[in-house]
Amino acid sequence: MYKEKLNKLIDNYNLTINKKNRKTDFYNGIYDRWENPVLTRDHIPYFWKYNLNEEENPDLIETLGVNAVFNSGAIFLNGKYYLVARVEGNDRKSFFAVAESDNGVDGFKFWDYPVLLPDTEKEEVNAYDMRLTQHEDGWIYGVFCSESKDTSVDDLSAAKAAAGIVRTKDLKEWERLPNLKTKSAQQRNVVLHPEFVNGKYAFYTRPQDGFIETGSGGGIGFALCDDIENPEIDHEEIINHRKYHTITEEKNGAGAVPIKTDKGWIHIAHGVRNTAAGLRYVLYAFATDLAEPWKQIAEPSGLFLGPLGQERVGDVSNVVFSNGAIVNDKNEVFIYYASSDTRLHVATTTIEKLTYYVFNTPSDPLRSVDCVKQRYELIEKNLAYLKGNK
Ligand code: M1P
Repeated sequence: MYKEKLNKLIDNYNLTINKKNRKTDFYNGIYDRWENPVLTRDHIPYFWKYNLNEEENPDLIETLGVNAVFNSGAIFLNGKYYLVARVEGNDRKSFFAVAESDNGVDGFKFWDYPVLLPDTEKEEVNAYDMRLTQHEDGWIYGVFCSESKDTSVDDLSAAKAAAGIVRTKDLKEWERLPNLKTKSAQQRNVVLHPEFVNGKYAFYTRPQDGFIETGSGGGIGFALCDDIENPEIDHEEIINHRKYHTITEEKNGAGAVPIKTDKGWIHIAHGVRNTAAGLRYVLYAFATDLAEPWKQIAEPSGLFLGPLGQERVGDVSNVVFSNGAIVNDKNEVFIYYASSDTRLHVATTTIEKLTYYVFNTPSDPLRSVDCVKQRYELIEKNLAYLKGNK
């Protein structure tokens, strides 16, 4: 009986991690969507969840379950695709775990142990959403949300978010640096730029007044930092603003580490708007100048990728969120995005297609009537073109 159960667990696990993926029929020319999520809670090794000792656990009962695997940092190293995923235990605590694949679209397998971060921030209760930056200083940095209880108010669920920072050379040994100090009350979705800017480390920030609400400010900020070992920023300049009646009206935040192209840095961020059914999170893109990355040079209108089909449902429904993308040695782009805080997917494209989309999609004129005019222009041009080609 025990043997049968164990064999079934092992078979299911092997089926999950060996499942081949394929592109769906979805088409927009910008990217391909893939049928199966690349990571789910079923990808978690059985030996993380069960006491496998037959004498101690003869009925093979799960005692340390995992609820979800989602928002993941991503990096391409020595020809392999690595994800540092957010794993959420049944106990609601998130932690990080490295999964590796040979092709970036399937076969992701977690290493035997999750990441045990140095325990230097004693107030920290939860840690999640790591962005992995391969920095030109030679380190791989992981910047993540370090969450602690807000004891300044009489509210059991009040929390504080700050940017935690670790660094590594191999994703195995992690050195913890102090949390980033900023003038804003809280920070989440902080991303380290991969190059020095004016000789300094540069961060994309998301200043916020409260844990959930960004408050009056918000927007994606840009800030310089002199010393990464004592990270502190004085001034955050908002470089990508929230706007009324757009997909960023409620809040927005930096996502993957920006992708360097000949025309500029391409950012895949997330925008949030409110609806009668709650918050809706989508991905959007914008570009900043190569030499002066705080200057926005293109902002395609609307969403780049939104939740579709089964992606729309999960622990926090109607959400897509990305904190990792990979550009491989063939200039292919892998955008890892989670759906509804439950599982992780991939969308694939190329630098060429992404650049075309970002620099040829018109900006949002912000009023319906102007949006219709924008569409008229396209229709007129297309109809004339189609007539000429008959
Ligand atoms: O639940 C959706 C997302 O909410 C937060 O993102 P933001 O700070 O932009 O609201 C994060 O907790 C993120 O992990 C989560 O996916």
